[in-house]
Amino acid sequence: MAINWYPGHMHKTRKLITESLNQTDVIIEILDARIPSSSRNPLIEELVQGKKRIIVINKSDLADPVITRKWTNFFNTQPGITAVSMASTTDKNPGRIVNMCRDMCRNEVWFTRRPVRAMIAGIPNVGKSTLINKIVGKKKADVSNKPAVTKRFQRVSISKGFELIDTPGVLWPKFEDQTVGYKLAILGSIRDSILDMEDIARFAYIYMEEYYGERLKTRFKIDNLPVEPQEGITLLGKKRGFLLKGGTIDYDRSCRLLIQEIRDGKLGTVSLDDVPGDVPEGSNTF
Ligand SMILES: Nc1nc2c(ncn2[C@@H]2O[C@H](COP(=O)(O)OP(=O)(O)OP(=O)(O)O)[C@@H](O)[C@H]2O)c(=O)[nH]1
Ligand SMILES: [Mg+2]
Repeated sequence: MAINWYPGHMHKTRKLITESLNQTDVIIEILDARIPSSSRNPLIEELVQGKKRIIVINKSDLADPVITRKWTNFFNTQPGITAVSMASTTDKNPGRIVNMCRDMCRNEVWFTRRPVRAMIAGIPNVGKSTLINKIVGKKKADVSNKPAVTKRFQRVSISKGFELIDTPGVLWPKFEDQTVGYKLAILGSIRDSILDMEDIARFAYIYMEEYYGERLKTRFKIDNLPVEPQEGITLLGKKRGFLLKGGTIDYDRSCRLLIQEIRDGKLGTVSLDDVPGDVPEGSNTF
């Protein structure tokens, strides 16, 4: 099943981002460290060309640190981009993002006259509002572990010298590469209710069995992991005792379990996007 999710408010957000660009000095694009390529919105990429830019590779606590480091280096070699990785929920020094933005604008004629204005943008559920709250030091923006929580632009004044705008998450109308859609779905950037969870779980199982098979085996105490996804997912449910009346395994619940375990980091840190130019490691190790 083809995945696409581009509700009206995303189209509106895109227009609002465009309109706000001339009042924005720095764009802070937030990516999900587990999918730094798939969580990159080509629409945002297109809009912000020529702007001062920071890429925050967020949720680094949930991704493989070696791969995240490679991604950070990769983005830092791109012209006009400064990239950092962080875990917004626990970060001890969010002020460094403010300093980075201010440093980028230090030579502007207006620098001493008005605050630096930064806009936080990105796809749904990557932690935009979480980062804002961390920087402000209190809960100003709504945060929740589901996509499309932020519905409007919200300006937050951080200090005399710095202002931030939170924006709703935006996707784009069509995923050229359907694996991008699957990865976004697995990690919670697409509303679950529009998804065929069995289909998503099948993709997730095939990926996990190939790259992180040992993790599945250890967590679910399985000796021989089936290659066939339906058989594998059923086994996970069986291990958890997801029985229906009559003794069959609740397959639907087993699918949701696998996806939730990946989202919550229960299967350890995972990185689903290969770094350009890198040889996929296919690591089956911890
Ligand atoms: N583990 C982990 N979770 C995070 C991190 N940053 C954010 N989260 C969680 O991710 C979920 C989404 O965070 P939000 O800040 O609401 O994301 P958003 O990008 O503002 O989402 P929308 O407003 O829906 O576009 C929440 O449950 C956060 O607690 C992080 O660095 N690590
Ligand atoms: Mg938000």
